[in-house]
Amino acid sequence: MTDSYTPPKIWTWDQENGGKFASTNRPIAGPTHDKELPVGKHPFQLYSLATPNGVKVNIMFEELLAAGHTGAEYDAWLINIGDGDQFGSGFVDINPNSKIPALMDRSGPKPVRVFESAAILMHLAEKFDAFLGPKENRPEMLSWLFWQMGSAPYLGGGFGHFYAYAPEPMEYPINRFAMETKRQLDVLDRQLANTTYISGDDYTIADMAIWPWYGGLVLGRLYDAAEFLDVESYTHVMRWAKLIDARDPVRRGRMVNRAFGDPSEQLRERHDASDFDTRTQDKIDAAS
Ligand SMILES: N[C@@H](CCC(=O)N[C@@H](CS)C(=O)NCC(=O)O)C(=O)O
Repeated sequence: MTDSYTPPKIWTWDQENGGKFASTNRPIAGPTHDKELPVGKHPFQLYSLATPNGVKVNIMFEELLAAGHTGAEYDAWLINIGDGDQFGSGFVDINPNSKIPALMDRSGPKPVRVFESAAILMHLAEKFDAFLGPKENRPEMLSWLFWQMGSAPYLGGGFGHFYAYAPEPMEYPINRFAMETKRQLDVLDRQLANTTYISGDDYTIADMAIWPWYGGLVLGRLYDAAEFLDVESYTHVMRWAKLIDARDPVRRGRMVNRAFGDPSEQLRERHDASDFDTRTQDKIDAAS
């Protein structure tokens, strides 16, 4: 390495430090502007974007509805993190951490907020008693669910950031996080050599949490890094990724709150099951 850096005594915020999300990253919490959140007619109001963390919850809602839980109807509102919507006062009220996904559950006598994707998945799974797997396997399922919460930041905030978003490629952090990402893929691969789904024979919220990140990565949808990480060598992860990718609720979940990519796969807001047929962005663009 040629450039060396001596940290100052006290860190200060250099607003011009570059990188893809430099305009929204900041070292302070709290709202930057007043903005109420819209509220639709359904019991659940989801405020999100179709990043891997957002897709987890979209998949859960679509799976619940496909399994016949009609009480899981939801309105999904777009929070564009590139535009700073996560710092609006209404959003910060329901997630003080200013990150998607965030949920208002209005199905009970008093609306309750839920933030953090695993908390939302658990809340919905317990509410509908669905996708938890058998009771005796609950510790295993929870272990994988929380494995995801601790591991994915190394993939996203570590590897993805330095490989795809940093202002320039830097060998040390790319090496460090590529190594850790490959180690994590190997963890999953060894587990999936023995199980159909991540925690056993049942498809659960642990699969819904892990798939958008690690499934997306091996299917070549994240950071353009499939070749670099030699994802094809994780054959069991690949088998599992394709198995889940083939589910209809997963296909729909990937479309919800999507504001990038092919317009026919973008359903920027979802308020009704029919929206998948009538309100994708290609159709909205053609009509206007
Ligand atoms: N641990 C959180 C992570 C959520 C998260 O990092 N969301 C990102 C998008 S994938 C976000 O909203 N970023 C906006 C920001 O950091 O300002 C969860 O699982 O819900």
